[in-house]
Amino acid sequence: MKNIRLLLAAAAAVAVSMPSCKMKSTAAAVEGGAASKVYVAPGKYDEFYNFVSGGFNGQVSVYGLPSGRLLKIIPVFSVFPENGYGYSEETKAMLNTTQGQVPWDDQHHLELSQTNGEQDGRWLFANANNTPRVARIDLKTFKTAEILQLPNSAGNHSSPFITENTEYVVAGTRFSVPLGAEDVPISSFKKNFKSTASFIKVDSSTGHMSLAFQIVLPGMNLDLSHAGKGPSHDWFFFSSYNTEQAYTLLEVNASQKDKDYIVAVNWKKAEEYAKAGKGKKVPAEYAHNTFDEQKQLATSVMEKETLLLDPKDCPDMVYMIPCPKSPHGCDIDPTGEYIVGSGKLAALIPVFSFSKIMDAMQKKDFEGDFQGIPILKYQDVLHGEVQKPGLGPLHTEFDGRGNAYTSMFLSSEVVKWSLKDLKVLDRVPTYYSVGHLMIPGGDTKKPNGKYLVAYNKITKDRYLPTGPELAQSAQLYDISGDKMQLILDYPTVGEPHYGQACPAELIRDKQVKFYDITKNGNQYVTMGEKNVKVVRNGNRVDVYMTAIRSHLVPDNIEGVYVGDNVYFHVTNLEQDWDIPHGFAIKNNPNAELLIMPGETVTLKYTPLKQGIQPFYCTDFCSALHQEMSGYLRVSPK
Ligand code: CUK
Ligand code: CUA
Repeated sequence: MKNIRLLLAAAAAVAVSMPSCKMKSTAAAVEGGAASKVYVAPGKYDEFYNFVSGGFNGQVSVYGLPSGRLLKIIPVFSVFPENGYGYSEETKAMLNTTQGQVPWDDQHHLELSQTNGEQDGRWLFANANNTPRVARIDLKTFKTAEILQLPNSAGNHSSPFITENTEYVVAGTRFSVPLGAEDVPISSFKKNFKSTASFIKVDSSTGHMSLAFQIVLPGMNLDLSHAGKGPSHDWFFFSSYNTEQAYTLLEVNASQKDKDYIVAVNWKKAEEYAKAGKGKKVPAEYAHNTFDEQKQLATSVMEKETLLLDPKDCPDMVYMIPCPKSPHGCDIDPTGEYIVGSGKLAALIPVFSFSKIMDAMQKKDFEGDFQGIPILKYQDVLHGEVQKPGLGPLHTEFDGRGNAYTSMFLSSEVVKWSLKDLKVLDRVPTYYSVGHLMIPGGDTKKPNGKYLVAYNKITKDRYLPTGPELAQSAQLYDISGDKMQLILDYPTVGEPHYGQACPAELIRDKQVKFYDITKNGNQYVTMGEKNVKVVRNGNRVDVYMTAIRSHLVPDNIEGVYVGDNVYFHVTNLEQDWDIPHGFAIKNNPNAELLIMPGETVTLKYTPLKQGIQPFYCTDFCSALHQEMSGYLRVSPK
């Protein structure tokens, strides 16, 4: 067995180092048993689940590591014809917002739920950057369970980062906006435009989210954030890049100042102020969508108000930490002592010390204030600077062995450095223009420092060319030794920003394999073929249909007229793992359904023309799958 593996590894190593001048340097980087390190034999499981943001496709994808195999795409903010998400009547409400259904978004960051600063494998949170929303995905079903829209926000980028016990999911505004929907001149930015930091309470048993309070900050464009941990448990840190408060030509005007700020928020104190009635309740509309597992139905409610906390009324709650040149990433090391800001235009990486921050706050020796919020002195709170790390530092992850890894967007490399003495220890190229990095648990108290993944913005020549549009790319590095080693390249679904990964055993055995049909609470369930029926009510026709290998019942439906609203409620009667049935009907803009065993899902169809419309199962479910079909007769009115 071992010999075969070694042979395979050797063969693969030869294959990648095939003589080609252009490939030489890259090939050199993958020698040393790389193939055996990523080889997961057929039938074997990967060591880690890796959740990756889908960027502008609005979804989340799941890969196995170290193989890089794509396991699943979880639709979150975007409709997904493959399994009917956003097309079935049961899931449409998940995409509700105050602007009606927004069936798309720009998904950047993911965070796995934590207990005591360690991953607990319960939920995965995802942000929507465009129409501000935060989603919760249930890791027993890999389904989106909840989506909460956020008022007083735009460009919900600094999100969904969580506190150590998942007390809160936190979201910061990238695009400062006037609160409410005021019609104000854009030139009144300084006065009217604000950044908010939203604290969403997470129910510890159900995961249910509710907006607890929003801290109103000056318009300054919050970019990223992370919670403190251990000693810094009570604090949250946000980077900002527009303390110039520019509102035109940001490229130039938001890059003028030598330093922007990292905003330090004491969320424990904020919580107390909120409880003590220091906030102001104001009207605010936002959608709150939940998927009820029992009823197998998404419902959407409009929330009506929000609680705003103004730092002016809440002393010692917010401080500003000067940070060189438009910081992007804002990352806290596993001990909770070091805060790494990544000024993307800076030629160094500043590392702040939490204990020094505490001392400086005590002394109250401030540099001044930013619209009433005290500014700490850079030198007072600095642990030190990593000198000449590379160009364009963006994001930092940690291995739990005292090392940090920072992505360098401009010089396309990962740089490993020591938290203690801030010395650069190693650097490896990325192909190309790396954004986020991800180490399993790399932003928790207990990183698993075996692998690092770089998520790259530009692919260029890495794969067979596919016309002008290329897939984005991830690269896997072995970081278990002193030197980082590139061991795998693989394309991703959509643009990967942040990712998360956890040991497979944390969630593998909790997976729901199918739904118990006796507990099916869908209002349109059909319990057995003898209960199928077609019910007309005005121009609404309800078809109570069943699916089991290999027939749909009823399979001949007549008495339907042009313009009727036909609802196919399809119950999958199977009680076995991995036997879904699909359902589609000709000429239907509502895509299709994919119905899991024991589930009932509804597809709406409004025939516009008379004729015979075939319907069929779309998922190859048995040798007689092709026969799993029927006809709907649509007659003229
Ligand atoms: S961002 Cu994408 S590379 Cu939206 Cu977290 Cu930095
Ligand atoms: Cu059921 Cu194919």
